[in-house]
Amino acid sequence: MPDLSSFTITRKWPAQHPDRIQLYSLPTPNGVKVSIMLEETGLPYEPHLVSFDRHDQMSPEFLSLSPNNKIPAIIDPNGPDGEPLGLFESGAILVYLATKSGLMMPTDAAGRWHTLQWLMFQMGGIGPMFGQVGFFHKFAGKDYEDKRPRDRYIAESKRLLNVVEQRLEGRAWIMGDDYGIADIATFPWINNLIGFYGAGELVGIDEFVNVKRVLQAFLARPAVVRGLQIPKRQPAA
Ligand SMILES: N[C@@H](CCC(=O)N[C@@H](CS)C(=O)NCC(=O)O)C(=O)O
Repeated sequence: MPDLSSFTITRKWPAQHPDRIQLYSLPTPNGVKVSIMLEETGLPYEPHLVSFDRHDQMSPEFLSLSPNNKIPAIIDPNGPDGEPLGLFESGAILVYLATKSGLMMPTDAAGRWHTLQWLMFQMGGIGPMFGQVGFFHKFAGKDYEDKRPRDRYIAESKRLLNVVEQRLEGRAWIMGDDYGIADIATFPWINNLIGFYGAGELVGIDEFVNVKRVLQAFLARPAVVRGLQIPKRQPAA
């Protein structure tokens, strides 16, 4: 059985199954990327809830694995050379799990580079910009009188949605026929923008027919349905 005791995080979140990938997360748009990926690939894993209500993400145990105080993070007990590997940053984790499983990423070199390109586009554009829409439209920033910051992030989000819309013209998924990590990174954020953030009308989501079509296909996948609820927000009693 692998020994994860050198990872301080396991003192706060003990591993019941140290032979499985340990996931430290919360079902937010960045968190569910990894739970969906794990559900899609079938890699065995053990989820642990990192509660923002309890400020778990600021605890020394969590920071020992994820120094940027953000979920998601993982430990793979069976990493490169059979040694345990800890990782934070959802994009890096998706690439790692795709490489480990040989799933959710094209096998040809050009396809792999293009997948990374769309993944970086999500990580650097969609995630940060949509997140700001959340702040200025749903959270503390909604009370600011000056609406220019909100409007700036709405405009930028519309622009980014249009990039995705054009990419999806004539394609089933971002990479064409094959679903993979570019979709797993992108669609939780689009779902969150129009669902939890309630910003669908603000960004004019109805204009983006390809985006809506592919979002529906994404949300219909059984692994996505499961992954969106993992880890459960309330720990089992
Ligand atoms: N670039 C990071 C962003 C992760 C991120 O922003 N996570 C948010 C939840 S969606 C978080 O942990 N926030 C906690 C905090 O800021 O204290 C990634 O993709 O993993």
